[in-house]
Amino acid sequence: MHARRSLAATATAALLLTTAAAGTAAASPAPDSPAPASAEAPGRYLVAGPDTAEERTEIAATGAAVDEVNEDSVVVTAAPGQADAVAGLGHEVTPLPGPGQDGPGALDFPPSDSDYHDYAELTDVVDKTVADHPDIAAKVSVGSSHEGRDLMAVKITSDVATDHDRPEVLFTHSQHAREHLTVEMAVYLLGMLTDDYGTDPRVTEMVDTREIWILPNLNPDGAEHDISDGSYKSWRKNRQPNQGSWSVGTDLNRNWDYNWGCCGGSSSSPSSQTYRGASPESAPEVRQVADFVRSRVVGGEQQITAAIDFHTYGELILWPYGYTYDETGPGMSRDEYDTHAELGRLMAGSNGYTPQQSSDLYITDGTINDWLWGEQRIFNYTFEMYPSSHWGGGFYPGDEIIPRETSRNREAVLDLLGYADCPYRVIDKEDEYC
Ligand code: NO5
Ligand code: CA
Ligand code: ZN
Repeated sequence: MHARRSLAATATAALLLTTAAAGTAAASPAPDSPAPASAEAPGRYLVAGPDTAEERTEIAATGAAVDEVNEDSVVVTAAPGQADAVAGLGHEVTPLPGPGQDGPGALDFPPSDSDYHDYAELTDVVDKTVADHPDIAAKVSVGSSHEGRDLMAVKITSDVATDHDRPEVLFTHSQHAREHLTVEMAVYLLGMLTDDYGTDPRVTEMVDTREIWILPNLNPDGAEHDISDGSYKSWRKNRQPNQGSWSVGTDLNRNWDYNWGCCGGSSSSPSSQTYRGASPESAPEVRQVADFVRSRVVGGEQQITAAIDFHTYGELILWPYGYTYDETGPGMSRDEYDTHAELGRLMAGSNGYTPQQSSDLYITDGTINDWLWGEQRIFNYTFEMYPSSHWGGGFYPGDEIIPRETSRNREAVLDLLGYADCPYRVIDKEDEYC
């Protein structure tokens, strides 16, 4: 059916919500109000019609998250009211089947997806990696999540105990809770950069000449919540409560302190999938990772020169800016844009992703991508991993694809590391800039 949701269904949901809210004490008045009732749980919808970035930006402005972009349709995660609003824009909105279930009571990935690492298993991988390779890998903490989980980082370089004068490269993973494949990408990189050191010449050279930072999970609370009861929840945000609202969570990738909330690429409403938070860096995860990145400014110079932030899904390589459709402007010269684009295309040549400016999808603001460039001048990319569309499993592809879809990015990562000493080399302007 091509259901615009009926008014009756919406009214029922609202009634349930009022009841739940009334039953839970006189605390926090809730202007946007959704209490944690399952009737308001977000669903996934196919939206037929939109075929421009402007139309997609309009859809995102309803508070729905645009999860997939096709030629003349998108897939969104939306609360019922947001799905109504999208339909109100004149598009055809069809519910998609939800992610798989494994019955109640589970506290881990379902058995059929057991190769995915939950937070405890990820911690074991990190601890074992540094224990097995103490000369080249060290575990560092950059802080802790809202619920108190350690925000782990692994530094990889030869003679790891010393702060060398080597180009530093940053890999961040799992800002969005349900994008679990990105944690597997971190696990792959940890293995590649340690196990292949001394045997693979490219890996060996990069570990000897770069200082590599891997932050395998920026949103551990959200990721654990997403798998907490045996049926995937399609959770995106962190798990920080919001004052005056029943809605939980901030979209970490709208909370960074560059042009925060500037341009209609995020929402001020806590019930939105793309809620930007009360202020820039209001999410503890964002503030502490940003502090870590700022701590890499040594003698006035940012040591990190290149970065990838891993997401799913879409098979895309995105570069800044996301806040504007323009390629160049204040803070982005033609050469800077061309360097991003050329290196992006080069990496796409090995993994087969589609390379493009982030705003070709839809406008975003307050992203790590824009902040790393706009504030820190770090050449950087958002990778949207497998699959290319919801037919491939959306946010929840089966665990059998993990080896293929993580190793798929091996060359791209090695290329980024290779150019980290002078990204401008990719446009033959090494002499001018480096
Ligand atoms: C990202 C990118 C467009 C930066 C985002 O689907 S995603 O949420 N992973 N896409 O909107 O933050
Ligand atoms: Ca250094
Ligand atoms: Zn994401």
